[in-house]
Amino acid sequence: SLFQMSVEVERKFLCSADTLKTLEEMGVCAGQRQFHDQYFDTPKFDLTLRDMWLRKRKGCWELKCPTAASNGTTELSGEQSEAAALCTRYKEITDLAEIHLRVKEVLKDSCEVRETETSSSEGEESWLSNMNLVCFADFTTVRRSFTLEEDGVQIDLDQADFGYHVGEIEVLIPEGGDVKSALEKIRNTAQKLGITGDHKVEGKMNVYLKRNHPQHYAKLLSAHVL
Ligand code: V4E
Repeated sequence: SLFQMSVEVERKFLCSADTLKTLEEMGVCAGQRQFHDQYFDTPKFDLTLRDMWLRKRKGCWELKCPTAASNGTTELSGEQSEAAALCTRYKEITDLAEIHLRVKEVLKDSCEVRETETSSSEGEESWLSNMNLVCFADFTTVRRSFTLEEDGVQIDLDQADFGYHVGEIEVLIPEGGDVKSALEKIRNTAQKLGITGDHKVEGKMNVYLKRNHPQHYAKLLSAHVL
């Protein structure tokens, strides 16, 4: 279709003082910004239990959806599989009409969606209530971004207002784009920054849910979403 869709390949890391020093030496700080995120789901968590994350940030909507597990990652070498295991890959949908379609498609099975006139002029608030969507998480992040000479690699250092710090190395590719080379860039960058560890690092949402919605968090763990 005509809407833009990209895939975000991302590795989270815990940023030590050494990593920060290396980053400041080799990267260009592209500035610092602050944003407030609000995440939405049904009271039964129909979206997040399917690993779908509906968010409003700075007035813009975004839906992150899983990519097919094998997309672009068949026939990986040993090293590449190890790199892939440390990364997440999500489709990012920013077109609001497409977001509405995807959400409706998922929620129609839960029988709770009210019959709606989507062309109603009541706007976004009515869409949310028709879809039975409520805000389950909101927090503010201060983000420092760095760009490296490595093509298309961005590094973000996030500080969430509930007291969690996390770094992210990310590469955006078009849907169906070269996942292997994205993983390779992330691996090279991690190596240059001296990032070690062979486990996935928790994101902001993990920590937020653990603290604020422990039962939901437990459900997502058993559904292997987190
Ligand atoms: C995909 C996802 C969530 C939505 C938030 O995504 P994330 O990239 O972690 O947040 P953020 O603020 O960095 O967004 P950006 O600015 O890059 O668009 S919340 C949980 N998940 C799933 C998930 C997972 N299963 N494992 C890890 C390590 N991260 C996220």
